[in-house]
Formats: sequence, structure tokens, C-alpha cells
Amino acid sequence: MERFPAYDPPEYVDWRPDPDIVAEFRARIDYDSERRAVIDGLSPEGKIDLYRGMLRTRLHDVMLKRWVKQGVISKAWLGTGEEAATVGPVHALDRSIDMVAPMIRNAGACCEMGMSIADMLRGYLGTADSPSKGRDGHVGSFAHRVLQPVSNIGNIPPVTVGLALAMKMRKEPAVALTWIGDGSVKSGPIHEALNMAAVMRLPVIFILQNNQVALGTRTSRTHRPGDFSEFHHAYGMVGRGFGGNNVLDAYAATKIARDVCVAGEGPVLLTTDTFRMGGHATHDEAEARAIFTQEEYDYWGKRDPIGVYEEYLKGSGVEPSILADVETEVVEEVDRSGDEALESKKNNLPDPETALAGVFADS
Ligand SMILES: Cc1ncc(C[n+]2csc(CCOP(=O)(O)OP(=O)(O)O)c2C)c(N)n1
Ligand SMILES: [Mg+2]
Repeated sequence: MERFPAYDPPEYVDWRPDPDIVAEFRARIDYDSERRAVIDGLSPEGKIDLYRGMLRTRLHDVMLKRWVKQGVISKAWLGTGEEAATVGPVHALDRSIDMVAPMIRNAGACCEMGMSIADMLRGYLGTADSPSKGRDGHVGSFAHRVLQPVSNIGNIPPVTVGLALAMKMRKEPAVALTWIGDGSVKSGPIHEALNMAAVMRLPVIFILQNNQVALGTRTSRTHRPGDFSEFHHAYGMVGRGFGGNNVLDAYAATKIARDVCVAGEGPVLLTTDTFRMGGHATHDEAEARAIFTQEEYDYWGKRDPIGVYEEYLKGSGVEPSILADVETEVVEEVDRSGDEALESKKNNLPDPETALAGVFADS
């Protein structure tokens, strides 16, 4: 895939595959026969589609970074480096009945659930035709089964649990999935959500996405145990881990978790380690560079989830030209979406008179 010196994290700019890391990727999906079987059941198109989804997610971030540089927007919250932990799980769902509740690092969930990239970008521009009609920078769409993020961290899991309760009451064979950050997990409402889901055996998949940092604070300063692998025991729920930069492992773990939930054995807590390859938002890249050592950036940089997956696919016999065609198609889609969103900014900003419309219930 093409790299962008002006926008990519420096570790990605001259990215070269490390054979040991590609072998590590393969070993990770071979170590568990149940997951291996799920991955073997994925069609060649399904595997390419995971690649397409991660590229789309990355290029959405690149577009936002470009807009920041051009002064179109003042800042952006990105999921660069964390694409596998979002795209793999979404592809494992039944997207016609399941629901997702993404947080800011999981913007890729929106497009993988079918929202247009143009609408996601319009969210940043606050246009009248953006999903929230210009009232919120976060984007979601109930029509696409995506709950709009709640800015106050910790408050999405209780709502997700409510969605799952409704699914259970309606006897739908569906699940609700949400992601929880390593920082957010320390907030009170998340404890209530995990506990309620566990005692009511609700069909929820929680993905505890440890990207090693919350705003400017390393996880080691907010969480005493070394990792979150034992966390589910506190709630008496099923818990598993997956490789955060391994899209196939993420896919398989989620698919199995979904089966557990649909069988009435949920909820499931999936824990995963990944890395935020930049600032909390684009304005604090320098702070992020001060928090972590260069060795840490190098370690995770070599594990770029898209680069490693691309190597895995090529090593599995996928023609490079097929991947190049997917890239061309996604580049065109994102470029076109950017143009469409900018067009809305030019012609379709909300009328100030409507600022309060639809914000408060008045009866
Ligand atoms: C209740 C509340 N407190 C503080 C914030 C400011 N804030 C936004 S994101 C964030 C850190 C979240 O860290 P984490 O859960 O690890 O998610 P990440 O950003 O790493 O994906 C904080 C403190 C907020 N949005 N809501
Ligand atoms: Mg975090």
C-alpha cells in the first residue's frame, strides 16, 4: 500500500515487512484450532474484504489529517494502527441484525456497517446533511445499526447493554458489540454495564481495547495488573484474548464470541493489546511522542496491521495486482467522499435557527 510521508506515523513511512513478524501473525492464527477453523471458513473474498475495510479506515484518517494540515478542521481523533481491532470484529457480525457502538478509535466500524465515508467526514464538518445534522461531531446511524458515540467516556457500554436487553426480550438472534478503552474501563458506569450484562446473560460482546494509553496517561499508571486477561473473572463472564494487530484473529475471536452470545451464554469480554500510533488527537502528537519510547513506537510500527496483513495475503497466494486494484478503488472512494463532504460544507451548513430542533424532547 502507498505510504504518505506527510501524514503517516514516521514508523510507517518506510515500512518494510519483517519476516519474523509475518511468521508471528501466522502462528497466532494457527495456535487455536477453533479459530483456525473459523478462518478457514472465510472465503477469499471475505479475506480481501478485511483488507479493503482496514484500508478504508486508514485512508479516512489520512483524509482527516490532510484537512487538519489544510486548515479545513482544527483537529481529528484517529484510529491509525488500531484498524484490525475494529474491522475484524465488525466483519464477524451479522451486519443485518447486530448493532455496534463504536468509540472514537473505532470510526472504521461506521463504514464497515455501511455508512458512507462522505457522511462520516460530514460529521467533522458539522453540515446540515451530516448524520447528527451538525449537532455533534460524533457520527452514528441507527439505520445502519451504529449507535452514535457518547462523548462522556464510560457511558456507551450501559446503552449497549440496553440494546442487548431489547434483543433478548425480542428473542432476536442478534448481538450488540462495543469497544472499551483501557482508560474508560476505570469509570463507574462501565462496571455497572459489565455486571448487568453478566447477571442477565445478555448477548453483548465487549472488546477491551488496550492501546496502552488514555489521553496522556500510560495504562501502567491506571491499571495495576500487567494486562486485562483476567478481568472477565470479576464479572463471571466468558473472556478471551486476541491479537490486536491481527485482523484474522480479531475476526475469529469475535465470530466465536458471537456464537456464545446467540446460544444464550453471553456476554463475552474480549481483551486485546494494540497501540495508538499518534496523539490522542492530531494536536497532541508531541505529547504522545514524549510518553512512549522510540523502541515502543518501533515495536508497534513494525506490526502495522495493514502492512502485515498484506504480506500474509501475498504469502498465501493472493496476487499483488488484486490488492493494488482494491487500493485504487478505496483511494477513489475516499477522495470522492472528501469532495462530497466539502461540497456540503460549501452549500449545506445548518440554519442557526434550527440549533435546538430535535435536541430536547418537549413532551
Ligand atoms: C467522563 C469523561 N471524562 C473525561 C473525558 C476526556 N477524555 C476523552 S477520551 C479520554 C481518554 C480515553 O482513554 P481510553 O479509554 O483508553 O480510550 P482511547 O482514547 O485510548 O482510545 C478522556 C480522559 C471524557 N470524554 N469523558
Ligand atoms: Mg486507551
